[in-house]
Amino acid sequence: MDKEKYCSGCGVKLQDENVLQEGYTANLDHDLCQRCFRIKNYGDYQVVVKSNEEYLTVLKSIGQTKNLVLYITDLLNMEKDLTEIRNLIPNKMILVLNKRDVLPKSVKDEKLIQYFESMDIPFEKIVVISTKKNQNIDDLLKQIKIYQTSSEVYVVGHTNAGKSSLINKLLRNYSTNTQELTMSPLPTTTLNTVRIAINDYLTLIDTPGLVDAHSMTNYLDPVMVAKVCPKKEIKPKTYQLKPGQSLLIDELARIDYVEGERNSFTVFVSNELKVKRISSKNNALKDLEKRTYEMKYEEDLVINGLGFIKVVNKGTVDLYLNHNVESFVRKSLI
Ligand SMILES: Nc1nc2c(ncn2[C@@H]2O[C@H](COP(=O)(O)OP(=O)(O)OP(=O)(O)O)[C@@H](O)[C@H]2O)c(=O)[nH]1
Ligand SMILES: [Mg+2]
Repeated sequence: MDKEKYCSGCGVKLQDENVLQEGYTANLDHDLCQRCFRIKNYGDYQVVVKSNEEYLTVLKSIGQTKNLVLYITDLLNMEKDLTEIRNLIPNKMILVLNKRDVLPKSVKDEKLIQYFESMDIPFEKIVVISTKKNQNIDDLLKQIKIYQTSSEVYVVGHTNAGKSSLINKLLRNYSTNTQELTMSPLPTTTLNTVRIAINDYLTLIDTPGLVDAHSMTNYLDPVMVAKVCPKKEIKPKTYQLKPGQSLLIDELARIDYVEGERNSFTVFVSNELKVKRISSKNNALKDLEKRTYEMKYEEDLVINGLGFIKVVNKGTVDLYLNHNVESFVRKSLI
């Protein structure tokens, strides 16, 4: 019987029998499945739906090892609860805050690190990086060397955090291995664990991400997904609002300032999205689901997959949003 072969881009088991199923390739001599081939060569993204059960099994099996884990999170779209993954696996863990390039340069890395340190979650270390801009990747490698317990290091996190991108960057910077993982702006690009040898002392193990069913990106067409994902440093837009005034974020969200003193709202979303101030009497986007928040001093209203709005003073805010998309309030990141 033939040896089983796995796609070098996403880890799926290759097969040449059913075009409609995962892992199809016309020729089993190829290293990539058809989906990865299309993503890499034509930017032709295809969404695959995955259940989180499989990922939880992957995480549990990581927990059976003593290996170091890199937990990657996206600074603009970080999850509400960083303890969820942390609590599932007891391994030594480095928190890697990725996509630093999309936050304003004026924000100090040290301030971001302090924000996460104050959560008191047991991480060996917190590192801020930008895979895209190749920032602090050397420092991350240094920290990996300090905390690794064997040559194997796992890379986990939510889907789209940039896990495969980071491994590709480490490969390019420090390795002669020419393998390249598949990356894409859509969720669930990596389908299975993939082992990548950087050198004799370090093998990174990529994993599919934990899927966020409540991210806005799941409910947008690919063109809009591309608009919502910032490609450049975000230019925050600040509005001084009084009750009775509202903000529209493109066609995606509406924020009404309902009650409180004069207040400052700073919107951190992709520069490609239009933000508009209107009177609350205008009914635009009011067909979306309404949620009411009592904001306290210096808090962010976070919209999963879109970004966040920093509100300085306390006040009542109504948010209108697709009913599938998660929103929550946290202490201001910036
Ligand atoms: N701006 C910016 N974008 C990044 C950075 N790192 C990754 N990305 C983008 O984030 C998206 C997701 O990257 P992937 O590497 O596919 O993410 P992943 O965590 O492997 O995702 P799954 O395999 O779906 O779990 C891609 O569009 C990347 O180009 C970064 O440092 N800055
Ligand atoms: Mg991936």
